[in-house]
Amino acid sequence: VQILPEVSRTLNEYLLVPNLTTEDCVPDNVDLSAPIVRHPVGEISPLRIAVPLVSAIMMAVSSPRLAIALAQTGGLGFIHQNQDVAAQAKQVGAVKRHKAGFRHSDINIKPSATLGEVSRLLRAAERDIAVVTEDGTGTGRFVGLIATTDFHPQRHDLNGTVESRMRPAHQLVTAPTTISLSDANTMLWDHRLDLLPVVTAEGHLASIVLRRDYELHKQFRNESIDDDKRFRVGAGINTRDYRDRIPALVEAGADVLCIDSSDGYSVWQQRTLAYAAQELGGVVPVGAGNVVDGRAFRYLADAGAAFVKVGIGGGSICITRDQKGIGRGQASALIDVVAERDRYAQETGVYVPICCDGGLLADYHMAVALALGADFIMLGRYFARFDESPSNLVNLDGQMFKEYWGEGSQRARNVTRYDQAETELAFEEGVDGYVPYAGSLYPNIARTTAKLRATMVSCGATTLPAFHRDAVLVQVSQQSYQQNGAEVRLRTGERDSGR
Ligand code: MZP
Repeated sequence: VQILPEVSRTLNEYLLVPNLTTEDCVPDNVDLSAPIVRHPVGEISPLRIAVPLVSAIMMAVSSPRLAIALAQTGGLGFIHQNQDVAAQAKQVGAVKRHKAGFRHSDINIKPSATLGEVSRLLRAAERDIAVVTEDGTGTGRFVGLIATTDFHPQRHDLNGTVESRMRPAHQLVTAPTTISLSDANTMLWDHRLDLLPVVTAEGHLASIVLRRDYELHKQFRNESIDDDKRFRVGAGINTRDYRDRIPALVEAGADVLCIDSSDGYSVWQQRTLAYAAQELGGVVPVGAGNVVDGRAFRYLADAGAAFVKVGIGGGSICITRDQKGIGRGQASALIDVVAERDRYAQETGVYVPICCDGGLLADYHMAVALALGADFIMLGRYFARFDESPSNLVNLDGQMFKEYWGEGSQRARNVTRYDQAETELAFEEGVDGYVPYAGSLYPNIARTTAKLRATMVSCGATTLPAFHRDAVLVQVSQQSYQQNGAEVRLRTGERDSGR
């Protein structure tokens, strides 16, 4: 037996110590872009994202809608693989077909349609937005605007419940008024709204206007679009049906794949990577994982992994540590793997990015993970809380929650595990539960990235490589937790705990 000398530590056990902040070190100058796939040291990765956040390869998290919203804000979604090959390829295709930029809807909506009817049409067409006008062609004139602040056309709450939740927040322009699309867009921007239902003088819904995608790109410095204005998207694969799944996902346009497993240190992952490299000629990069130590990182890097995902047992819905006694604190795992990544880069001249996956409870844990050397971060619970995730929104005792369950839970297994004869798991490794509803992804990503920029500024870094190099971290004591927990009753507003 070998017993590692150091204690297994979590991200929660570290804080960042400020470095000197210079004149140029301001939030606007902070570049959060990150490499996704391996590249020669000193060169730029062929696949980068503007914001180092990707969505977990999970049914409750990564739908086309979430992947589009995430790409719009500079990150990357990974469409889950707990579905048959054709269904997953269709979801990848839905993201690729969504063209960046504003466009009129080709959905035919009668001007007299009610909000509920429009919502159902949007859902059926897998669209966020339709633009229709008085004559239903998308080219007529608008007759009035009423903005609502809490209208989110998410898939599952569109069949009627939207109408009851919807309330006009401000009447921006009273009917009848003619207004151009660009005026509407300006209003959305000025009033910090994502959506604007447009109603006629009779009170019928004539149109919904979405803030232009390109404005989002400007806000989030998005680079997640390749030249054809298509959003980038990733997809999960497994080590069983990869011969069918990989070609179908490549055909559907997936930009990057990732072998989805709780334990990636296996010969099966090596064979899957070899198939992608040799028989498919490496047409699409394939990441691998998950691992928690340097040996496993090197094994997958040698096998050709485009990136390596780190984390076992830390996920918010994960009970692997309780059930199997396997795992490692996420900070300790990262420190070990990052050191091996850097040794590997020195020895081979190849930089293999690291993704920190799971168990990030507060926004500042993302900063700690990046400071410890992670290139980008995969999140499940964080994204599951938003409108754009595919799970149901439920009201529990007056509080709104979204459903969220692990891929190792019986619930995930019950949803057509097409390639497995048995439906009962010998034991579960994930739980099925709820996470507090947090509204739309857009303002949340904006807030999280603002915090990341502010942290990096305090640490004197304007790029992630500089942050890796210069960050100073300290372990916190048990007493610090107690001090952090001191209760202060708020006079106004709510405390943003970053959770
Ligand atoms: P979190 O962001 O919710 O803390 O963790 C998400 C991560 O947990 C996923 O990316 C995946 O690695 C892991 N996961 C997913 N399902 C399970 C499970 O059922 C799990 N045990 O651990």
